[in-house]
Amino acid sequence: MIDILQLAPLRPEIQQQLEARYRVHPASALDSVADKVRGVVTITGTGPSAALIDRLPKLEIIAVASVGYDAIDLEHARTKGIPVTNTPGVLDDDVADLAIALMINAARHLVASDRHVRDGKWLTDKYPLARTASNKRVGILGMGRIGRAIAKRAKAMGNSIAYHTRTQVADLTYRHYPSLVELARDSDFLIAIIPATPQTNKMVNHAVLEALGPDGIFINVARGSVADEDALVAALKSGALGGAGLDVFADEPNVPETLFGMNNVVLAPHVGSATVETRRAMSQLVLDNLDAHFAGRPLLTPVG
Ligand code: NAP
Ligand code: 8YV
Repeated sequence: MIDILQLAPLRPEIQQQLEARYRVHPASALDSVADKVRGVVTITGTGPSAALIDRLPKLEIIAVASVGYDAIDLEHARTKGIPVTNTPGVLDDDVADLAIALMINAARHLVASDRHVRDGKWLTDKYPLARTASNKRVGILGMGRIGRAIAKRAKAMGNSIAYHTRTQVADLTYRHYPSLVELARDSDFLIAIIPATPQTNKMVNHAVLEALGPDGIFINVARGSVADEDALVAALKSGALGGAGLDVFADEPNVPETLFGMNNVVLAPHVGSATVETRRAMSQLVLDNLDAHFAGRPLLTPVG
């Protein structure tokens, strides 16, 4: 049987199949199995680092149960000829749904309204007016698989769509902005859905948030690192930014506590793809990639 080091669990039904086909070891068994491991199963944020890759002399494949692979030392894996697979496509709809849910909730203060009712405050006070989420201008930072799914939904709400990427997308008629600050200036909502890379680090900075402005709302379903979190908190605190809907943070699971008391901010614990259906599809893709590799077939979703 082939030895697999598992750094993150799969859905139980797929986990069973994994264990039926492979000898699966937890991270705690690393010392005793390092010399035998031929595959690693992981998720974003968990590695393997270059150091761990170097501890596995027989490693042939790293199968990541996420579309983002920012915590994996891809370059190091590449130099050693170790392919990496991820889970593109199968989570687009769920992540796009969450982006739109955060957009509507941040604009309409649904979470704070719910709290208003539960706390019995409706008996004495009307909830203040919120803001419209339809027929506005939605700017999208990133127009890949998930960006397109977000655009489709936002458009169906009557919003105009524009986006910023390094390269204009040929088959789309949405307006492309070469400048992120200019996109933010012309948007009511700015939604980030780009990978975490050295180039995207803190891309949503003070200047971008200032351009989005006191009536603007920032949504982040990408990675915490793509926004300057200190600048974001400061802009929300001062009123320079109108609101935010955040699924991802700079130092998860730690979230700046200043955000907890803000009615115009909606927070989620990195749950963009966190449904039974999508996590099953992601797990299946991990297993299918492993099976393909060890059967000598082409990988289904190799990175790069
Ligand atoms: P994708 O199809 O590869 O699209 C990435 C987009 O980002 C492309 O439009 C790309 O355009 C743009 N981009 C990359 N680098 C850029 C830069 N420096 N400046 C401007 N635009 C840049 O990826 P996807 O499947 O849509 O996923 C995007 C990311 O979402 C993932 O990497 C992951 O981090 C995040 N995500 C989060 C969750 C969650 O649970 N919240 C779930 C899934 C994914 P150009 O190359 O032309 O610039
Ligand atoms: C997951 C993600 O929540 O795919 C990604 O890049 O961020 C999310 O789908 C995360 O990878 C944990 O499984």
